[in-house]
Amino acid sequence: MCGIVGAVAERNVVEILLEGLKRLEYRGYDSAGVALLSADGTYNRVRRTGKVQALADAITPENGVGSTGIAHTRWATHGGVTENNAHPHYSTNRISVVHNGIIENFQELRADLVHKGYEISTDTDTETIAHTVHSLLDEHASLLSAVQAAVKKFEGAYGTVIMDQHDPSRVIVARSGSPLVIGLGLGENFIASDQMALLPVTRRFMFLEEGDVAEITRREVTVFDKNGQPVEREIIESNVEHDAGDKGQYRHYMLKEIHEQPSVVRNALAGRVNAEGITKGIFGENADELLASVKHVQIIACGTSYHAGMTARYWLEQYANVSCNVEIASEFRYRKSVVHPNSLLVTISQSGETADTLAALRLAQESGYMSSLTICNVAGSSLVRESDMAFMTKAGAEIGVASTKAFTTQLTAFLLLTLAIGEHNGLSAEDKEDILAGLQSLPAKLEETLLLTDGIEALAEEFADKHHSLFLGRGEQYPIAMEGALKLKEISYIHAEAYASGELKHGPLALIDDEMPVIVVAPNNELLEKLKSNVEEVRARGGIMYVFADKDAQFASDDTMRVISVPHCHASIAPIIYTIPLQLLSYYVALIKGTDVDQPRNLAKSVTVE
Ligand code: F1P
Repeated sequence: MCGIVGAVAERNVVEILLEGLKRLEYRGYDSAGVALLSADGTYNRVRRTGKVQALADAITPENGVGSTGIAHTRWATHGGVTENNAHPHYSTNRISVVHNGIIENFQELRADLVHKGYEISTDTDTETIAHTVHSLLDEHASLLSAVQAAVKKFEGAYGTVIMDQHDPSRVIVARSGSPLVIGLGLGENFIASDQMALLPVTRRFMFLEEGDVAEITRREVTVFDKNGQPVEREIIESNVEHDAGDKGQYRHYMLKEIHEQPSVVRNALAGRVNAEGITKGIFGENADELLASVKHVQIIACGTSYHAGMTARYWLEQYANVSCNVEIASEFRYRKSVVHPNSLLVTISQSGETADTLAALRLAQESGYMSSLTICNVAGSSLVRESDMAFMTKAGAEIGVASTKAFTTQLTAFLLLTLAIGEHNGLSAEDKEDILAGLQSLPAKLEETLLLTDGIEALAEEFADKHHSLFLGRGEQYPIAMEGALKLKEISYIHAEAYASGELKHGPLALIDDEMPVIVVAPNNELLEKLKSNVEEVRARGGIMYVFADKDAQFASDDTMRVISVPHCHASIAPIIYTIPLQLLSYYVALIKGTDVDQPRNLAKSVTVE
């Protein structure tokens, strides 16, 4: 969840590190720090609580000098948000460390280190990495072998970069459970937790594998696998846009990403589907044959990605006639589950690094699934590398912590998967036509739906003083209501709950009064009449409703009900279309409330710790 950047160069690296941290700030943003080492041995460490800008403001020509350096933006796990707990941490004027992850046995290590005479000066688990490496320096010939010995003592997850004040020519990096990517330059090399951080300085990357330890000098990168054997890791030329981290004309990344949806969905569909059907092989070389024999799909994900999976279940069962379970990764990984015959495991993740989803994949790989597919947005991420098949959503870099375009491209991917599996499982010609026509029309429909912006901006005023809200939906719009509620709570801090509208009488109706806005997602399908009855139940109890409905659904605005007409669309794509007004609503409510839209409090973009 934290961001890591490091560099070994001839030039002063402070600007490279600060720019890298800014580009990673969306991952964790409660404090930031940098440690710099010069060829003459001069060492500087600067740390600040708050945003990376607070750190940048504290850098001066005197303290901002060093040709080797490590830097970090923090999302606190152990120890409060204080300058003293901010990384880099160090041991006895010698070893500096930045770390992403959790050292689970840090209490044990700490007791041992105190016994050896080390003074513990922070509340963090990370400090134990610095002291442990330091304590091993005497018995080892090099920093590299001391780190190789140290990692054997660590339990938990880490992506860590270690620097020795006695040797400015190198840093040692180690990966277990938290991603690290080495950036290769000319006469200089870099390390980061995400390639985004390094795009201004290189496009050549080497992704470390689980258990790797690497030594990085200006001219050389040497990687050792978990058994300590030297290994070659593939060098990949990145095609991620350099300015992907630019807000352009938009006030927030989230707004930019909401408006990018027509073009990224077009991108996600390009070359993969046409009016006749899907293109062969889009899920991988041998995937078509495999998908033909799938009889059950197990979907695993977290957060917004989980909502995409929940929606997909309706599609896979309704259109493709295969049974489907969807489960939150953190639950799935810690319980025994039964694997159905001919089961396909599908993980969904924007980042491809979510710790629980990755752990669930690893667990499932040993449980008898016929194959694993990941629907993911980040090439080279752990889920992509470790799954049998990968389908890239091609949404481009998503910086806003609250996911928007990643979600709609995930849903798009699931419609393609529904076609691919359904083709061999009795997908009806009528449904196939609706899905294909829906997909063809999707980018234009999304554009049309974005025209609702002005009306929704005005509507948002009515939510700004509310403390609670209820989202209702039925069928495949139920997960869309869940996603709408998640968006609102994430960025506006208004408590929002979603219910399948049939559940209204089973509890939530007790909460209805004129202080509790009820947001209804109303598709124009066979469930409409049922939903209308639910709406009447709310009205009869004095509730104020906001109904997002197809114009043909014949809802009329009155004193207790505001109706927002959503463009008419094919039934298959309705969940994608109805997502848009809910995203806009939460964005404008947050804007009015003045919250930090792109970096909401306590959250982080990539949840790499469980
Ligand atoms: C899952 C997720 C996101 C959410 C936030 C935290 O991430 O819950 O949906 O927007 O960024 O993590 P992922 O597995 O989809 O990357």
